[in-house]
Amino acid sequence: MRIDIITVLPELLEGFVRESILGRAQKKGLVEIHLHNLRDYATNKYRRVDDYPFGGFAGMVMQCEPIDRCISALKAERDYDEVIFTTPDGEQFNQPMANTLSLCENLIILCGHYKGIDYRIREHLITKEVSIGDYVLTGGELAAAVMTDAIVRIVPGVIGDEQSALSDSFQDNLLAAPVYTRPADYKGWTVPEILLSGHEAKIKEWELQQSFERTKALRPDLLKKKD
Ligand code: 6GU
Repeated sequence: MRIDIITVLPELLEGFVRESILGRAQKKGLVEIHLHNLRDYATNKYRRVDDYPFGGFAGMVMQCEPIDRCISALKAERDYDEVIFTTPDGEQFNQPMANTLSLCENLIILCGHYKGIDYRIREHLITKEVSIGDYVLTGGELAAAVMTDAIVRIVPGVIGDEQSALSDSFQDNLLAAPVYTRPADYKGWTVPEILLSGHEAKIKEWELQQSFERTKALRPDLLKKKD
């Protein structure tokens, strides 16, 4: 899978995409993440990519031309499954959306900034508008990072233990059960007895019961979504 991220702040995402699980996934050849500086596609000598809005509103608006040039250059090289725009008024990002997007071959994520982008880009080039929650960020970069992380980690082979991505919180609308490691007794804080029993079936049952109880207590809304 390949993800192309278009941004005015590539430095902000540089470390993120090269490190940790994303970095390893790329070294293993499972994913490619490319950052594109939108200013490289400006045609003026000041590398400006925004301008004042028509109508005399406050703030600045990202112009059509650099975005169109960048997306066109990418599309000339390969077909894209989606051209995503990160924006607070987009569809809410969630685990099912991450699952669907992780099956894509090529994705473009355009990071929103300033007051917004010229609406014609959204009408003509964007295929999916996504928000990561009901709050406003200064730019779409953190949203793009959140989405990229959630999408890439479930690409087969990215997480060593194939099981662990499937038993995550939200993967089946249940919160994950608590986990523990050695020592079994730390300062008198003990691990549930059942986990030390070696009884696999009973441990599975305990885990599921814990998941249900935690979901009922903390996120009852998720149980309504569950079939
Ligand atoms: Cl995708 N962008 C911005 N700027 N703010 C947000 C967001 C996106 N999702 C939630 N808040």
